[in-house]
Amino acid sequence: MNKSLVLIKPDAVQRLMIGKIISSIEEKGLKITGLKMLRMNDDLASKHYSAHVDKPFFEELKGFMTSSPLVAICVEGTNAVTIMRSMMGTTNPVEAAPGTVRGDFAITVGMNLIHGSDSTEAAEKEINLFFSKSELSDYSREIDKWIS
Ligand code: ABT
Ligand code: MG
Repeated sequence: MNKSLVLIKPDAVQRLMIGKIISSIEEKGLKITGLKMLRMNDDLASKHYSAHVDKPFFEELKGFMTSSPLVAICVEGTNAVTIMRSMMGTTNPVEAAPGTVRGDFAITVGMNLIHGSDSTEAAEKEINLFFSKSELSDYSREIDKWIS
């Protein structure tokens, strides 16, 4: 069992893809334990993308991520990090496989619709950035015995 922080990015919210992405997470069998809409500010963008603050594309990335609301989701399940990364597709949508969110719906690396933590360590840090403990729900589902 592990966790991933998923972001439905501002472009996906604007393109009416909130429902589609949430449905695909549920249909896969992963469990949503936290969910909220918020507008990222510069401080949160710098913390979330701390690995990229010195990169040449950071200002553009920050501008995009703070331009409009996003939806943050805490996702749990066996191999949740790896599964979310494969459902998203590669960072550059040009190379993303058909059937993935980026492969089917995105064109450029700068607007690639969805974020998923790239490791369990990153997930822990990112979930703490977006959610307080009281905003996360610990619960079991009847259907879990049929999933993993
Ligand atoms: P995120 O889920 O947004 O972290 O994307 P991913 O992990 O697939 O890719 P990384 B390498 O973490 O990219 C972070 C964001 O920076 C954008 N980016 C990245 C560029 O605009 N130009 C680049 O050359 C690179 C390497 C893509 C990611 N977000 N968006 N939007
Ligand atoms: Mg990343």
